[in-house]
Amino acid sequence: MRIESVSALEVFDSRGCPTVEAVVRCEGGRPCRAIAPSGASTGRAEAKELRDGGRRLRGKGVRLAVENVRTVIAPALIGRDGDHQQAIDRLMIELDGTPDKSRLGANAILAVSLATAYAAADAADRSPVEHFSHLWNEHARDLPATNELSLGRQPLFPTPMVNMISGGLHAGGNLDLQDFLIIPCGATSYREAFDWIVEIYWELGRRLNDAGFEGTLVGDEGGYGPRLTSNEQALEFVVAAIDGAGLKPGQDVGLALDVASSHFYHDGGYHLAREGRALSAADMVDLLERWVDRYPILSIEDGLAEEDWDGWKQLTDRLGHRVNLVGDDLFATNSRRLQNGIDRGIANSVLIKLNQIGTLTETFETMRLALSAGYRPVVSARSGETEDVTIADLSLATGAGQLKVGSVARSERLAKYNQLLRWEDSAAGRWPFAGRLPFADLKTPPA
Ligand code: 2PG
Ligand code: MG
Repeated sequence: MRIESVSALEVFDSRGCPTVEAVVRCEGGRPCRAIAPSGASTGRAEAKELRDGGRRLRGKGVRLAVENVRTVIAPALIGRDGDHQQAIDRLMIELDGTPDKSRLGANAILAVSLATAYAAADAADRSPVEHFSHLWNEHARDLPATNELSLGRQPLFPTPMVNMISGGLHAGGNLDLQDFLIIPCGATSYREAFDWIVEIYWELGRRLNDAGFEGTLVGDEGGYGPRLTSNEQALEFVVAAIDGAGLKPGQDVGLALDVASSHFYHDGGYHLAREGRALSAADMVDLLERWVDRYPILSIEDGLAEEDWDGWKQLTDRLGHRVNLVGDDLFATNSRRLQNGIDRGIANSVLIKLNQIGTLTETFETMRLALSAGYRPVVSARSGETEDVTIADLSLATGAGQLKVGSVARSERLAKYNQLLRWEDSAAGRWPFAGRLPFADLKTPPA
């Protein structure tokens, strides 16, 4: 499966921001494309996107990254075996030579890494799910099986974690917390889960409108962006919408939060601007515990800031047996940071964003480490996305169990959800739906 051509071009993401599309073709196959996504609430430990600087497009152009694909990466990759994903990724890491991929750009490297996987799949006449499973198995072969449906052992339709209300950097600071999400854990299939989500989303929009809030204006990920009076009010609205849609909060549908607290943490305090108060780490843990007592919350992401490891330890000791505690900015999909968390007993889940680390191989390594330590992976989109559907294919193929893409509005989000609907349609019962599995160990499962 010799790589015959590697190229790239500048395209645009869901915020109109330039990004890198790579095009790779293997012998006997068609040209295959992949596009790098881009975050707004980025963690400090993430691999770095290369942007041009200067005046054009406020410095955000990616012509240098595209040039790096054409002049540095392409000559090194052409002639190599596209099925040897690990070797291809290692070669790009070496060519870059920096710890954060800042020389060639994580946007350039990731786009090529993913396009190579699609090109190899095409040349081998494998579906993307078959090919990602084949690559994942090289990493996950010896994962311990805890039960028949254990995560990471076989393809699973992921339980979606879906944004209903957006705040923080994704919606102009209307609320301090970034995402108020729902998890349709009680559904019996991915399609049923999706029907429920849409019913709840529409119900929520109507209720926000009726209450005089903006029930049609949406944030970067398609969740509503109402200017509510407090953060907790968002939780109340979402629970009422689940109920109003005829579903049982907690039993059919749980809640999740992405607090994204690194972005309101400064000078040792958590500054809730919407509520005009600043909290210590201990106060934040108390607040989150109160919400877990009061609302059917299954998962909390970045409840504390990326460098507040001591606060994270308190949070994990207090809530780690009751909810999934997901490290996003904290771990940045980086196996060294995740290992540190595992060693210190911090968090029990990890957000998986391919562009935080920059290659498919390193992403798989982090997922493998997570699963072998009993941490649950949540495959995630970025707030800046495109029509690229890699995370849908990858979350299914690896059996990660959870997928976080944003809401059910904006087609860069629906592209991923629809891809899974297509797989479900064609798979005809071949792969199970994860449902409650990623939450099975929690001490207070939904009533
Ligand atoms: C997050 C992501 C996606 P961003 O914080 O989890 O919601 O946001 O891509 O802006 O980092
Ligand atoms: Mg996050």
